[in-house]
Amino acid sequence: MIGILCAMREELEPVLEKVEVTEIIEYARNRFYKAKFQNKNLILAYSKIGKVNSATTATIMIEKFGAKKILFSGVAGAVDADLKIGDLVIATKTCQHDVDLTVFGYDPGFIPESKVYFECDENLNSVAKKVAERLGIKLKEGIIASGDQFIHSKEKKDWIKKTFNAVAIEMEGGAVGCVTWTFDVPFFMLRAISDTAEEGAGVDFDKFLEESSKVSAQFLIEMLKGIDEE
Ligand code: 3QA
Repeated sequence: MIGILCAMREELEPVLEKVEVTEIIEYARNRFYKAKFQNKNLILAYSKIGKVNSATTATIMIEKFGAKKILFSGVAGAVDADLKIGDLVIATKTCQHDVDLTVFGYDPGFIPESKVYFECDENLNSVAKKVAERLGIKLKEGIIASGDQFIHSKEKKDWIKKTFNAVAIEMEGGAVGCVTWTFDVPFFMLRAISDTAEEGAGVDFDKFLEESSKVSAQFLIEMLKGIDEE
């Protein structure tokens, strides 16, 4: 069983269009789609925005539906100057930029008995890089930082860049990374840029959410062809 997770309806819809949905299950105030893609069993859902929702949905996919890997598809704000709207980025690691226990001497993002960075699966990342190469698509790789905030300030973005060495920001990856690390489940994080996370990001986001969601979804579908269920 492969888990495919998004945060927003707009991110999931273009994925659902490309798979054969066999069953819809209402559970925990959410809707889970069982589906088939080229004989592979999938469980799909959008969690709603943010770290708590995405952690809950990832946990349900693993514990209730038996997901053996979690693939996330969606949009993100650009941090790296290289990244333009519509560009694709995959995470090497994810982290939580809004975790702050620094007064106790801990690094930003660190929680005792946990860690700052959650590694993404190298095999899945290499599948992504092969697909990008085959299709001639530019694919950036780097740290993706998450927090329960929509970032729309250059100052805040620069702080996240400097503190976590992040290339993109969003609101779920750090949480899903933590859950998949907890359960030892391979994790893949794919995002297409929807905005620059600076002043005016809200306007760009509204304008490009749908388009960038499709870019990410299409790439994920290409990747699925080369991924097995176990
Ligand atoms: C936030 C969405 C959340 O799931 C994180 C989009 C793109 N640009 C970002 C930025 N800062 C943080 N995260 C992001 N997603 C937007 S919700 C808007 C309200 O929707 C990634 C992301 N700059 C209203 C209903 O349409």
